[in-house]
Amino acid sequence: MSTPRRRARTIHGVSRWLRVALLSLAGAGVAGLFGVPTLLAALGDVPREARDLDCSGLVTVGEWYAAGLDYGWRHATVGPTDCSEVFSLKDGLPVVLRCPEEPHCRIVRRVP
Ligand SMILES: [Ca+2]
Repeated sequence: MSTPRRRARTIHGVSRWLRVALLSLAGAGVAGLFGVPTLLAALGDVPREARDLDCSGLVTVGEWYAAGLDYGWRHATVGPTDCSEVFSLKDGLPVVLRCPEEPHCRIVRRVP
């Protein structure tokens, strides 16, 4: 027969494990929410320095994610043949040309 004190200790122990489990689930959810897209963007084909999609000279966080998730990298299909291009994975059309000579960054079309 359980005493009120033992029952209270059991309830306290269960609630502690319940809190740990809920916090662990929340932590896994946050890690999945941000970690998986970040990992996928980091594994994208577009090199870090070529992720400047508006040729501003800076790679914003949004450009970094977009270039890693929605764009690819290949030899240029338009313009000088010694250039490489960032292209949309949705339609295959080039977005930005990266060339060894000036201008190094050339916008083919604006990204939304
Ligand atoms: Ca930029």
